[in-house]
Amino acid sequence: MAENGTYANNAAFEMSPTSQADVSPCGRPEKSTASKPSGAVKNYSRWAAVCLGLLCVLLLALNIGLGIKCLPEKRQLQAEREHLLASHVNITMERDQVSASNTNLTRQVDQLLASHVNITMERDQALASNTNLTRQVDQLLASHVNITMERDQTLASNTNLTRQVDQLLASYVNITMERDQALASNTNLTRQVDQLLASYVNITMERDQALASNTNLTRQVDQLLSTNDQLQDRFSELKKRGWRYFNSSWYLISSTDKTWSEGRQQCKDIGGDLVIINSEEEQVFIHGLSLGFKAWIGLMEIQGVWKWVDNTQLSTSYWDFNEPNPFSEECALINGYAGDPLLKWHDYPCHVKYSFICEMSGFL
Ligand SMILES: [Ca+2]
Ligand SMILES: [Ca+2]
Repeated sequence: MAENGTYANNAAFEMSPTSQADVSPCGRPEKSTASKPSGAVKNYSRWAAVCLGLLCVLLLALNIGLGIKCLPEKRQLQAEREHLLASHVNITMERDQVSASNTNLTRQVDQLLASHVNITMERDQALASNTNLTRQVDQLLASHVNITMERDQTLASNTNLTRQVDQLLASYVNITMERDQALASNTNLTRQVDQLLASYVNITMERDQALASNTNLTRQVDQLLSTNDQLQDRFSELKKRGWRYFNSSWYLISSTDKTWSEGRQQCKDIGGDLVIINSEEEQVFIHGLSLGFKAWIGLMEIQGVWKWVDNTQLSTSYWDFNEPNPFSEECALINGYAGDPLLKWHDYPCHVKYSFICEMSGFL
């Protein structure tokens, strides 16, 4: 724009001198009073030509007059013109410099415009990138929230897992204790099983022995039954012969009288001996058996000591009052008259003949 203004000023200087109609009487340019469009000039061309002719005449006269009167002023104007020309040269140089500067400025402006475009593009890219970054930040925030929630859930899950691990550890300890107890119990059971096996072996052996023993017992029972039958037969026979059974012994009072030695011999001949009275009950029984008789018993005084026929010394006795007597009476008998059965023994001379009582074991 400034460049156009510069060119306009230059045209003003190059177009000079101006037309005579625009110059003052002293040669100074004046402003045009009127400028009409070309269409109007055609309409008034005649009047303009006449006026122009008159003006030319007037101008010629004025030039002549002014040439005389305005010569000093003209010289001054020429000096001013030369000054203006010099100024014009300077201004032209300045214009060229300004033009060059303008060219540089234009290049800088172009560069700035290009830079502006680039910066705008970069700004747009930065805005787009910012938008993307904002989105990414939003996504990261959402992801952060999710991760925080997941972290909290993970922490809660971790707490639960820790509790479960603790419970599992406690359960593991209990199971280990139970396993140890089970192992100890198993060891005890194994020992018991071994003992039971050993016991089973022993019991089996004992069973076999018991079976063998049972077989033997069966045989013995058979033998005992047979023996019992024999004993029953013998008992029947003994009863028929007058024997009496009392406390596992058989007793027989003879129907004939004999000396103590003869009676003893007869007792031996039939499988027994003269009676040995071992208890009060036996004394009472023998007394009942001898009622009405005097009967020898198996008691004899040998060298001042009363002994039974089995050579045992007399300990408990049932002598009558004032018995035994010191009159060479060395054999004892039971006097079967009525009265206290525990006061029935008398000593008599052994060669006197009386009845006698034999005793025989019940299992012979
Ligand atoms: Ca006896
Ligand atoms: Ca006597």
